[in-house]
Amino acid sequence: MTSETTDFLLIDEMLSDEERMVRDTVRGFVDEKVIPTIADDFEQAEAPMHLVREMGEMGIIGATLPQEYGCPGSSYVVYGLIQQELERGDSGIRSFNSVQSSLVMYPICEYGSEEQKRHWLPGLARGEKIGCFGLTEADHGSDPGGMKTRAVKDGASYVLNGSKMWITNGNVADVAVVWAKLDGEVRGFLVEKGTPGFTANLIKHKMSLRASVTSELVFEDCRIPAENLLPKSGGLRSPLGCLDKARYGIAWGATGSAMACYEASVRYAKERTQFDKPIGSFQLVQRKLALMLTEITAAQLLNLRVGRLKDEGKGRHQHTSMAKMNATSKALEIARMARDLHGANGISLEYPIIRHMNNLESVHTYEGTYDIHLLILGHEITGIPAFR
Ligand code: TGC
Ligand code: FAD
Repeated sequence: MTSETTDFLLIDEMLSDEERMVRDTVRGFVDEKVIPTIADDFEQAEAPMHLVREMGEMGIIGATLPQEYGCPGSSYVVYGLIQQELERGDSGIRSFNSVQSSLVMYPICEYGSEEQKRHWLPGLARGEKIGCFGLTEADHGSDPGGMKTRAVKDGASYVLNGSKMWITNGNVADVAVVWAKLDGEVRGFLVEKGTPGFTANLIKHKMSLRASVTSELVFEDCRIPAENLLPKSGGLRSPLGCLDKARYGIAWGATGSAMACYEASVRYAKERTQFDKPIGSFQLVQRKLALMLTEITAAQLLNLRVGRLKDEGKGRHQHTSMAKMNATSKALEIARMARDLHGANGISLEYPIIRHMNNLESVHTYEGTYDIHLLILGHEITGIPAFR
């Protein structure tokens, strides 16, 4: 048997017809619209924003959110499969989708007023509007509770001061979900593009996620209407609740990235000859491929189980941490093995490997670093928080 595909344990049989159909549709979209041009986008540091409307038309934005607000109302497993297939193309396109879906639409849906939901969700789902999520600050990444950004109530307005760093979609966003302290409590605010006192500065010189927009957001006496507060937000648990959804999608996404590296490696191992033989005939090369397929299969099963638990209402954020930590670290190891297996070609954008490998360095860090997720699990196991 040869296994160029990544469904070694027939996981397809564990999916419903609808789940397979969405997965195959997104796979076709990525093969046709993302993969042919993504290396150039990465090289030019251009995010393929023209694909956003198409994602909206396909009904793959805000996948788990309710149909009454123009969203697809799909399951968490469907959402995971969408992220897996998008990141098989590139982490940047998955980043766009997971920020828009889980970090912008979810908080509006979960913590927003009825008016905010009706105003924003349908346009965000169609890809006509774009959002970003500002939690991290230059001096507060793993420890967002230490944030310095402040909101002060002033008559019928809130006035925001502070800044956010490393914000995906920042420069292209119509609306920013911004987390700031109001009377000492973390609350969510909607800040619209063009509001006086709000600027977004593009972060350049990235060697990772080059096909994604990353920005600094600055708020200088930025006055927003009082009705732009997310009324049901309150405490750090509000942004962390959004992160749970996005981290879950990232676990699937990183697995998609690993699948792309593995598939390219199997092809390369069969085609590339050295010492008059395909390199795939050497035991050390076979070892790499066997390790890759084993870790991909384990991640697929873990992701699927966490998704099913979420769909049954039994998912816990500690489950998500395990899946995110496992998938991102294994995907990075797989990408590095694939890079090695491709020899010098492994550093060229002619092959997808170095792009995935560099992207995965960010994916390993954002939405909670590998070590932060280890500590979340350590807390779960011992009952003792070791963050500080
Ligand atoms: P701690 O005291 O542990 O928790 C504060 C409150 O939050 C609750 N909680 C959660 N609730 C829902 N979901 C979760 N995942 C939760 N984790 C914790 C917790 O129960 C508590 O509730 P309550 O009611 O008792 O107040 O908070 P801490 O300050 O000790 O920090 C804990 C820590 C380190 C785990 C947390 O702050 C953390 O997760 N840090 C990592 C930060 C992070 O992930 N940032 C991501 C920024 S967004 C991003 O990266 C987007 S990239 C997107 C892309 O392009 O794809
Ligand atoms: P730090 O927190 O300074 O961590 C540095 C090192 O210290 C890490 O190895 C970490 O594990 C370790 N460390 C920290 N605390 C502890 C501890 N208690 N115990 C042990 N080790 C510890 N943020 C947003 O809000 N919105 C976005 O859209 C967004 N998009 C991003 C896009 C990209 C491309 C990148 C790279 C980042 C993005 N981020 C975003 C920020 C991201 O969430 C943070 O980078 C991440 O949370 C880590 O924070 P930090 O970079 O400040 O690292």
